[in-house]
Amino acid sequence: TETIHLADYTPPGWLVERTELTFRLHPTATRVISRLRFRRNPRAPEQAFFLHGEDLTLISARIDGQEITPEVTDKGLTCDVPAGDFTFEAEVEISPEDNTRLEGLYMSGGIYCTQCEAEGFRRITYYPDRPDVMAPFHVRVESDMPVLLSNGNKAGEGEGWAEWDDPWPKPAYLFALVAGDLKAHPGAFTTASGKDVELNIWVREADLGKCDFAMEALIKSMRWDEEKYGREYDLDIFNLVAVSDFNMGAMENKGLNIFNSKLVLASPETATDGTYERIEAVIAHEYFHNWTGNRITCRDWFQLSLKEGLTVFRDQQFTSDMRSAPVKRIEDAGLMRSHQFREDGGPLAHPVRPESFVEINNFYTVTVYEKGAEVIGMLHRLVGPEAYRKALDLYFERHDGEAATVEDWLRVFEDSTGRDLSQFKRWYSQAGTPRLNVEESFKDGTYTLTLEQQTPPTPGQERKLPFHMPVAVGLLSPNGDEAVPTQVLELTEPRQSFTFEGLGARPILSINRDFSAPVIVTRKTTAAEEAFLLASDTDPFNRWDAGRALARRTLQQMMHEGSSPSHVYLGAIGQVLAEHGLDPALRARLLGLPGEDELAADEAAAGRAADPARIHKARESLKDAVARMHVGALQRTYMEAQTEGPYAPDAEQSGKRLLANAALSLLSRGDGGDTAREQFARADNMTLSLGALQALLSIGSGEAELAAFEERWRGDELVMDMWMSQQVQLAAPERALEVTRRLTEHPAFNAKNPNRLRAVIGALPANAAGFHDASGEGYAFLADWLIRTDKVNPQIAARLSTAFQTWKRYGERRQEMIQAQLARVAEAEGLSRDLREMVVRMRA
Ligand code: HT7
Ligand code: ZN
Repeated sequence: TETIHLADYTPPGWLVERTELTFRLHPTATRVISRLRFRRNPRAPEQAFFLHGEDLTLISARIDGQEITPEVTDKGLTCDVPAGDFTFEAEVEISPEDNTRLEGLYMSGGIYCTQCEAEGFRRITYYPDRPDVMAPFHVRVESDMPVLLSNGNKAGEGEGWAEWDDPWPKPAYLFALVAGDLKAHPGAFTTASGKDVELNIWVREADLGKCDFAMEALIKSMRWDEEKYGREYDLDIFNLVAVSDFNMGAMENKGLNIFNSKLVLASPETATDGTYERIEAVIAHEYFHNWTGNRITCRDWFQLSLKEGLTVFRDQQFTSDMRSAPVKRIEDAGLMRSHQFREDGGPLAHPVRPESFVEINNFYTVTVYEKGAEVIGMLHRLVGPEAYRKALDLYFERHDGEAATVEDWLRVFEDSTGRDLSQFKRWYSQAGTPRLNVEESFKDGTYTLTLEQQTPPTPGQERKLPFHMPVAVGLLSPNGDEAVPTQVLELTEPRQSFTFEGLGARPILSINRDFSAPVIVTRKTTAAEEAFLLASDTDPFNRWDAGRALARRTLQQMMHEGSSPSHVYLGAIGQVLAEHGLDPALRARLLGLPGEDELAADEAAAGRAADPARIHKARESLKDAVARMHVGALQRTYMEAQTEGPYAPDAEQSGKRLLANAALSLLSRGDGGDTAREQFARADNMTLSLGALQALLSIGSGEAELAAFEERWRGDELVMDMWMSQQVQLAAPERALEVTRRLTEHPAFNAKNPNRLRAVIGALPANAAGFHDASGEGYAFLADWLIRTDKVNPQIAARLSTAFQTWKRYGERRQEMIQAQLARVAEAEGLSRDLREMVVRMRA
């Protein structure tokens, strides 16, 4: 297999001035007729003419009208071409129905649809399938399907055909086509400059009642991008389609976004508050790509974070503005810690801008997306909001219509602020999570804070240079007042001291407020100090963080010293429960414990082999202790968190339900599940139904409710996904594998559908103690499914394989068993490039 290197980038030899495509749709024999106007790229070195193409049957090809016989391989096509401009035409045949990889043109429940990012267009026709080749597209679709869609504005339609014209030059990965028996949920938007835009959300007729929220989210996103970034929509029409079979969440194709149905369809009865929030964020994300991704795209796939990190940062800002900023920050930082730190600390670690890849699909990662967004968040914090906006204005002005690089991006900040960002740029090239060691001293009213940064080695990067990072700190007086309000310190050296003078007493440090840098702070603190910060910090993120630290401390003592749960922790939780004035969503977050996987990471960091069963037990008994000690307060909290009036998925109501469900889950440990059963019976929305079901499942109960739920929802695949994944995740460890196996035989399961695979197979590793059962059967089960899934959908198989990335955290026996399974996968016949690359990287 071939490794692609960033250092080998060469500009394309030919550019495309215009792309014309005709599709004659047929489930097994679609004809794609292309007419491409080529122009030699004056800025490219001499090279052979090459068009990408995979799994295509070439019917005929012509250059300037003359039939030719190109040389065709399994990767593409070459032929002799004229010295000047020329027109290349080809006709190919493809079979959408047999396309189970869901890349290129495929069928989902009778609907034709496409997914071209990253390299799917080459499965549709021969083309320079690279993001730095941008062209206006004109598309004709011929089919007897009632709805025929493609990118851009509608150019005409008739019986059995439609034509679409996209005037904005775009790379092939943003091409899209949809054809099917769809119905529109219509909407309208008028841009700030007065242009009317037709909006449509296309779904199956039965789902028409579940589109209101997505439409509202779209309209809010369009308005927000105008207000916050000065970016207007640029076509007459914006179409969004929901499909049931989709490898990821959604796709930002120009003027024709395609979504996984689970990120569009919502009704109070079928979607949880969490789903509503996610729908709002993803609709916004894809819409924001219209400027950050589409109008300005990436020169090559190494620059992926240029569009993804920036667009995630933008959707995070949007959600903060629409809902609660501190809660959103806790969610995002929580994701960084649980998922990105895991990736950054294991065999799959890579920089935000990777330097090589075998299969680009394997680099749509939490590092490229979420860490990429954190890097932009740091820039934002370093330069401030006004300078950030000025830099973005310059970015859009300078690079509109271009395929840009990370260098271009940083240069607009340098040019508009006069700052030198050469050290900052290391965030794009060095992988790994920096450790920030903290030393403190206090003398004669002067407090000295010494920070030392150190980043551990990652694959291919033994030694790291220091990063330039903003560290937001505040100092608290022992009485809880803020002695020094938040200041952003700029750390650039390996070791650097900062002093604060004129303090009356030794202050208590609140560091890395708001998660200002994506680092691990290593610092000797006491339980008393953590409890103080949990109770008194003015920074909500650090209150949450202190609560986590306190929970970890007691869990470690329970696991290794046989201690009973600490009174300091239990007392602090009591205080949180009694803080009636605090935002319920924040209170719910403060009550949560670190996950089992995060605790396993802590064990490994402390030089111990993680023991999943022991971690699970400690976590369960801590929950029991909280429930026992605070039964009265939990009951009061539960009552207080009840909502009134009709269901609304807004921040206020959903915060209350989050708190109610958190309290319920603890209360169930003391009342045998009575309150949960009662909630399940009266619930008129999925958040409360599922919350009750979760509470019951986690105490080993809920059989009757599971059956009732199945009876009611067996016809709704998205609801059944929740039903399945909750059973797997919350099964007692010794039952997890059996439950998972049984669900793979359930009529609602379908081994070709990514959502089903994620809901069942993908849920098992989330049951850490079950997956890591000492027998090793969980590992063998996953390996079997990887081999099987790889034949159907390599992208999904590769993604599911990441469950093995943490193998080094465990004891020798488990390590050997995981490695044995990875070896077995590696030897499987006909392994895809996707899964092979992952397995190679994860093997010892
Ligand atoms: N830009 C989109 C990425 C995406 C994707 C990538 C590979 C394979 C399938 C895919 N579907 C969507 C989504 C986004 O980040 O907005
Ligand atoms: Zn994106």
